[in-house]
Amino acid sequence: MLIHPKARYKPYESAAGGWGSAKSVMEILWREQAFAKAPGALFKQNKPGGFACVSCAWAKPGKPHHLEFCENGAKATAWELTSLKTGPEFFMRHTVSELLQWTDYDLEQHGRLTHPLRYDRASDKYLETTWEEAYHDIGAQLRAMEPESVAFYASGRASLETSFMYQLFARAYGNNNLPDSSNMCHESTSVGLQESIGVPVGTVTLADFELTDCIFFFGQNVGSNSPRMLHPLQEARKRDVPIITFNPLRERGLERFVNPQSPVEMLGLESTVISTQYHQVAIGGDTAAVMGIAKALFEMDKAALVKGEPGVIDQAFIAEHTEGFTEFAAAVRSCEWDALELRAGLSRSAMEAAATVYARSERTMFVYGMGLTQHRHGVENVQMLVNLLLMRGNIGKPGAGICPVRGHSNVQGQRTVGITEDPKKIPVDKIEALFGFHVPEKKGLATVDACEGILNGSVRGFIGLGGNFLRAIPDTSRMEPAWQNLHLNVQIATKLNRTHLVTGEQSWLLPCLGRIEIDRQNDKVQAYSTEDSTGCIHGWWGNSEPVSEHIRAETSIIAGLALATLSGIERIDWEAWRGDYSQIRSAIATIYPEIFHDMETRMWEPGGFHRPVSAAERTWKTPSERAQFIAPKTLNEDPDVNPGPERRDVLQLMTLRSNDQFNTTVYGYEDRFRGISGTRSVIFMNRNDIVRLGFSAGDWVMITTAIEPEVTREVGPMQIVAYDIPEGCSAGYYPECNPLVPLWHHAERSKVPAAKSVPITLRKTLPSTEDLEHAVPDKDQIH
Ligand SMILES: Nc1nc2c(c(=O)[nH]1)N[C@H]1C(S)=C(S)[C@@H](COP(=O)(O)OP(=O)(O)OC[C@H]3O[C@@H](n4cnc5c(=O)[nH]c(N)nc54)[C@H](O)[C@@H]3O)O[C@H]1N2
Ligand SMILES: Nc1nc2c(c(=O)[nH]1)N[C@H]1C(S)=C(S)[C@@H](COP(=O)(O)OP(=O)(O)OC[C@H]3O[C@@H](n4cnc5c(=O)[nH]c(N)nc54)[C@H](O)[C@@H]3O)O[C@H]1N2
Ligand SMILES: [Mo]
Repeated sequence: MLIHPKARYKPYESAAGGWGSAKSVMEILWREQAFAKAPGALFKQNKPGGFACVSCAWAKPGKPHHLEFCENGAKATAWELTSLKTGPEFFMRHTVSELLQWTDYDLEQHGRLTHPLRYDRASDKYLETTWEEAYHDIGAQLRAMEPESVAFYASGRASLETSFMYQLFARAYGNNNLPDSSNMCHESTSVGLQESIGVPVGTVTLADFELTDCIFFFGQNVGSNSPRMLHPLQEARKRDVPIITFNPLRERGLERFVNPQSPVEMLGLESTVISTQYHQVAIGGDTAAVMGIAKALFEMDKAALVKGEPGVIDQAFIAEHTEGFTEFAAAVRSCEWDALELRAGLSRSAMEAAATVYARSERTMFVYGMGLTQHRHGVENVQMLVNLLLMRGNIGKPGAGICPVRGHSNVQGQRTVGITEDPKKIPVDKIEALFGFHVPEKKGLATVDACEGILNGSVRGFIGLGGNFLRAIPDTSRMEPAWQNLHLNVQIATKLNRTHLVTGEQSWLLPCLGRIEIDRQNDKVQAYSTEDSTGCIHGWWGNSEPVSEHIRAETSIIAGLALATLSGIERIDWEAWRGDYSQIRSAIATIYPEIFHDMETRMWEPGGFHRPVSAAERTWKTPSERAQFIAPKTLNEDPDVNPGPERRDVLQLMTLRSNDQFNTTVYGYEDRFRGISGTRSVIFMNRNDIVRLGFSAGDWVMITTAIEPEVTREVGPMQIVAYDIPEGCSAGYYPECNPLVPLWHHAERSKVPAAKSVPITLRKTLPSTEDLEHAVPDKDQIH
């Protein structure tokens, strides 16, 4: 058995948080050489007068803790405030072809971009340019191009002000091509909740966590991806609130937590048990599991009524507020326990145990993440959760509701201010009245559509407002060659990534201020705003000096590009906006008065202000003005990934995040909670599958997608790690595994790539020395 000496797998025994977390923060501050600026900045993170964390979208409390940040937020801060720089000299030393051989980690680790750059094909290098030249030349290219052939991508980090300007720029230019990271993330939520309860967002706020008496968790890894939520969860557990988790993996943050900010817990080795029930549902088994809980509820209800006791189904709420219950009840009745058990990978008793606790509670909330949305039936998954909540009237009352945990820190807000490919979702009349231009009627391109357009040549230009599109999308090995046919590739970014390096005919790299940096315009520090996962809008500003005097604010870059591209649209005063962001906010408030009236003052209220969420008030903005029970058409969440009982060699692969990354940004090679150290080239498998398929833990394998054999989709070599995961399921890291996800393998109704259920087969391999170096980087070099 060949195991590389530097890769280690050792089960992690400690709770989430704790000393491991503190140590990990210190390591990244050291590595980023960020001790000068970051510790001071951390005190201001998520505080009144401070900046909003650049990491996740979890809510910020009105009365923050002394240090209102988590391990991963601290890493994100250090990553942005690094004193390392990739300036023009760096690009003089390295050709683009050379940089293309680097890992994601190495590309970003070299530090912040400091100067505007233009790709020079003759020397195969990015060369320094001026902002004037960049705006002028990009504007000229855009003017010459067919507007419908250009896509305007937004990663979910840009502020409300920036996002509002950006969507106006695209629409004034002549399209609705506004793909965004949400298209790969919670679009299943936006589609599913809109149809079920008439709003595209969750109904739960932080205050509900204080009132709830039962929490369910589905497919969300709180310990790594929204660690600040561990505090309200810990508080809830102190009140003995049961937490019931459905996740194929036993995630440490969902098991136990030590608050790193509590000296008692840090010294006393006390930890809080988070989940009181942990159900290792099969990948794609949630619809069946929730159906099983619903079935158990119906049975309990019947039994109670027979005994003359009150039923457990809230008939009064259902009668007054909902529609479709009879059909839903019939669908539940038609499901047999055998089929539910098989699909969910859980026993009937497990589903009954969850139902029993649910039936006892008065105020339940359901929290969920990518484990639900990134499936072929991701939308139906979300709607199935709503069905179960509606059965007991758990939407629209304090302490209860639905809580999607969004990803990027302003991904929900971007939608609110118009980043969407669908012009029906924006107030076109108001925009046209205020700005005096015609908003194109044609629906634009979302992420999967934009990828298809790049593949078939209809998309020729791509502007990226942050993100790492070419790494985050599915089918990356097919997409990279097609991307090179782009005529224009413009990327507004803080750090170098692979999307910048796969160049088109014309490629530009425009460096921008990070969120933590002070943005001065007209000698005044400018404030920004964002909306978190609970629909709460906050004001904030940066408080560290910018890394370079040559970088510009995103708002300023968009204004520069718009001024150089558009003509005849006098009523958008880009110049005034880039100099005073309160004017942008005033325009936002004019377009969306119900949400943003008096924004300029309200955004500074402690804890921010909440946008109205009608479903939370039991006003249902659906066509029938009732909440909808929507029965799933099938229990099989991922129809194409079940190749049939004869294909026993096919496993389902979920692609997920380690504790040491933020999406495609890899901070390091330590997935502490999962016990992985020194590598990301692993595949987690059940022990029985390893033996059954003729492998041993530690073997190196190539992974191949098991559908559409005419297209080769392969990654590897990856090393097998025996792990506590249900039989037939496996897990690997995103973005390394993205070449395995076919572009068409997406949620049917939201087009979110089904990154959590890819059918795969494995083949043993012997890695070359070069493979090994890539898979298990030399830590001495990287630290
Ligand atoms: N530190 C850090 N924080 C982040 C991010 C990050 O990369 N790093 N990314 C941000 C972004 S953009 C997002 S969208 C969120 C993502 O945060 P999450 O929603 O937590 O996303 P993932 O880590 O992809 O996977 C979520 C969980 O789904 C489980 N899972 C997989 N398949 C299934 C299934 O079929 N059913 C169930 N029930 N569970 C399943 C996995 O075991 C995993 O625990 O986090 C945000 N916050
Ligand atoms: N297989 C698989 N694929 C997935 C997922 C999965 O779970 N599995 N998850 C999906 C999800 S949920 C998401 S949200 C997407 C994420 O997709 P993206 O949002 O496109 O990717 P990120 O990795 O977050 O982008 C990182 C880059 O953003 C830039 N950046 C960072 N901060 C700033 C800033 O302040 N301004 C600007 N302009 N640029 C900045 C940096 O250059 C950095 O390299 O990936 C999706 N892809
Ligand atoms: Mo996301």
